[in-house]
Amino acid sequence: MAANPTTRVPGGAEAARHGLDAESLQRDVLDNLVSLQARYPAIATPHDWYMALSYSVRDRLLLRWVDTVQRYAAADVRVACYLSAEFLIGPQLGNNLLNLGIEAQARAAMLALGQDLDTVIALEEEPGLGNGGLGRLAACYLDSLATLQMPALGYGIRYEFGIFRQAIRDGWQVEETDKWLQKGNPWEIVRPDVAYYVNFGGHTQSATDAEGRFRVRWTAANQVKGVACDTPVPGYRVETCNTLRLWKSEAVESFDLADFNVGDYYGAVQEKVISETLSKVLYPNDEPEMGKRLRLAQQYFFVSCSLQDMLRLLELKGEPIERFADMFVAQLNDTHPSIAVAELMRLLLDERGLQWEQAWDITRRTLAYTNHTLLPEALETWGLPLFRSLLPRPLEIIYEINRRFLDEVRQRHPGDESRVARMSLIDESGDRRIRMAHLATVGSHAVNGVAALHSSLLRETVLRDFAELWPERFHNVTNGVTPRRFLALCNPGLARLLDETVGEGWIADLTRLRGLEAHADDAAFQRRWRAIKHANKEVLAQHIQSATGVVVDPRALFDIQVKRIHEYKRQHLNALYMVALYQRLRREPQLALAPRCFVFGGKAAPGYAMAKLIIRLINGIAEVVNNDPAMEGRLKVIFFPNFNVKSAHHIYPAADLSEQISTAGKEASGTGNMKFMMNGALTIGTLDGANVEIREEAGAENFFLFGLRAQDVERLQREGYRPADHVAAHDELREALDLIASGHFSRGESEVFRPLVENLMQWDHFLALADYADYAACQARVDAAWQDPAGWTRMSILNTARSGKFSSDRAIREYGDRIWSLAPIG
Ligand code: Z15
Repeated sequence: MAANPTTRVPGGAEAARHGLDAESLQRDVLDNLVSLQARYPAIATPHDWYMALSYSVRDRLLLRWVDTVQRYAAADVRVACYLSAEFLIGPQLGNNLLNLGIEAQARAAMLALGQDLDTVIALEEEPGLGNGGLGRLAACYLDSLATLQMPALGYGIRYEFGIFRQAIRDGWQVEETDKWLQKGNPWEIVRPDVAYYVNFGGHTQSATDAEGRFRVRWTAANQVKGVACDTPVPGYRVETCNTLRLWKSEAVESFDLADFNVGDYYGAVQEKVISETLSKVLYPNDEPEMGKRLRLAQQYFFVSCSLQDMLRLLELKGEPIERFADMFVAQLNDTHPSIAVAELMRLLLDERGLQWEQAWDITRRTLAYTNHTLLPEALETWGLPLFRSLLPRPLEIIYEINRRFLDEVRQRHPGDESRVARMSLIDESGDRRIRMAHLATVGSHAVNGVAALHSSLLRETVLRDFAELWPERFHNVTNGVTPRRFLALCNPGLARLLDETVGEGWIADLTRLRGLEAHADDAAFQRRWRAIKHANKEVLAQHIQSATGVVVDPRALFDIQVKRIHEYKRQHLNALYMVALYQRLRREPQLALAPRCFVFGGKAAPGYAMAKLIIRLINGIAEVVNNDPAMEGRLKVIFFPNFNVKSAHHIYPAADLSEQISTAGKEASGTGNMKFMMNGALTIGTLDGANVEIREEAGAENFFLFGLRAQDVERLQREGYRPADHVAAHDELREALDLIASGHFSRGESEVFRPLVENLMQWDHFLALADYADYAACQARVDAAWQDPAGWTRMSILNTARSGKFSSDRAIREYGDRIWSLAPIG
């Protein structure tokens, strides 16, 4: 944890008044142990201590939390609502201690109680309410919003089961249920009084109301109740404590009773089961292509609850409906919440009786949309029959939005019916489907991509026609990550050195790390830098050994690729290179190659066979390489199971080399790349996503660049790519593929990897083979650079020093300025 936090918090009498001193903490932990866990110290389990300490920390947040909520309700300020189907917040205790500045006090208190703080912190179950980058981004943004003291709320779903736990059996991924709530969640406050009803199914009727106005009534077949579950989000060393409000679904009692009264007891129970299924489980797909009814129901459920909640807060603020967009802005995290366009219209039209034009003006001024992918297979669409059966009234509204929108297009481009078809909210080319990215774009005042390259490609490809129609709506906000969790919390050794070198201000102003540049060539400073990295590698080596049984040498180059497993991210390109290295070392045992430890981590979507096969391949290579005495001290391959926020804390600080090798134009941004950079890893990467900006900031000489550019990729695929040509032209590549196909890495069973090898030879959709030669050449440059420790350390220091841009504080300031017109209130 950050060095010497005692200097950053009120000391003495003032600390005691806030209850932030060690003595009062110790007292409360003991009290809570008895009053909440019903245990006394002699029989308390480690988990009891975790709960008792967490409740004590939560108590210390409550005052700020209540104050913050009150301030927002009273003030004439706009509140940013971040709508996201995922919030991958990670373990809370360590982070809350850091942000409150009471880590040292907690350590002392626990020590006095005979407990080790780090052991207690390590017991926390991970709240895995997200898949990967998109969900973690939302969590980083909440941390920055609170730290910058901006009025904000996160809205999402309180999944009972988060992302599955990944086990590895015989080299294959096996999914296990994530029972994160089993032992209770001390951070959550359930608010049964903050609840809303959400309609599903049924039919609509239009009628004229008492004042003679046309109104639509939606008679639902089923209603679900959403109950608010709040988690505090304290800013770093500030009074602000924002809220993450997640909705859990419950059955509506009156519906049950109605059925019960007519004697249909089992029918009533059945309804209840369906309602309670809604927020049960997170869909484990990082870039979806499923079209499941329950998933659409989840999206509508949390969006409707959130918008109803915002309308209620408006009332609490004493503001009229006309002021809604002045008081709230809702950021749509990808298309998952894009049904908000239709739902806000419905609430304003049907429930508040507004006219279309006024409702539309409010809706558009309220909503803003962030796009996170260009992959056509990941762009969300919903088939009309499914949509109609679940959401008949929102569908009518979408039709009307589309009718008015296409009129506008026709007026601008008379006779251009192919443009109309391209832009329509409904794709009429096959079975008719609603295009959620179009709905989000039409219903928002701002649309943004998540890295400079991605935003340009968005304007030029997927949303080209829209950018032509409304150029002023399009923005870029390059992603960022929180330096609190991903540097101060996870890398305490380095944090101490940074405090000492540039002062403690870096944690809330990451650009101050520039002050490290002056020390990049200082031999004594370099020695300390290396010692910290080495210690972090020893810690990771311990975790690797307990997770896999494999012993790795911390002196080796730690070459790490952790992220979801996807063909476009090209873990298989990395694997091909490992096989080639293994072959080289078998042939030439004396080869002067730096000892390397390749580390992989990441989950595959349970239905994504090729991604699962890539995991099997990495484990197959690991089994062979790690058991070959000739590879001892030269090569190790690790697949670290169940990569999540918790294990990430040990992984980023221990990396020498960060693998960011996606096919150019496919990775929208990447955020792991930023976490590695902050922790002093060098990047080997393509010109893709935020890598482009990472290289700009670090300097080209401090970045290992390889591979085709986005335009090359596009041209090659347009003109006809022939993967076999690359195999024929490259002996090492052919031999690697042959060895994989031979069964060498699958215990002699040559069929296991056939689908993977054949897919590469025939299609290779993500150009792994086209980029192989350049990747291998670049890896040789990495090897040479590693042989010069002073040169490598200099580059490592400069990467950390120049990572300031990638703080989520910078990103959130940009959202505040450019998209939300929202200022911090102190
Ligand atoms: C997801 O994690 C991302 C995009 C998606 O469309 C979905 Cl469904 C999930 C990722 C991008 O792949 C990654 O490049 C980006 O850094 C991240 O979102 C946050 O913007």
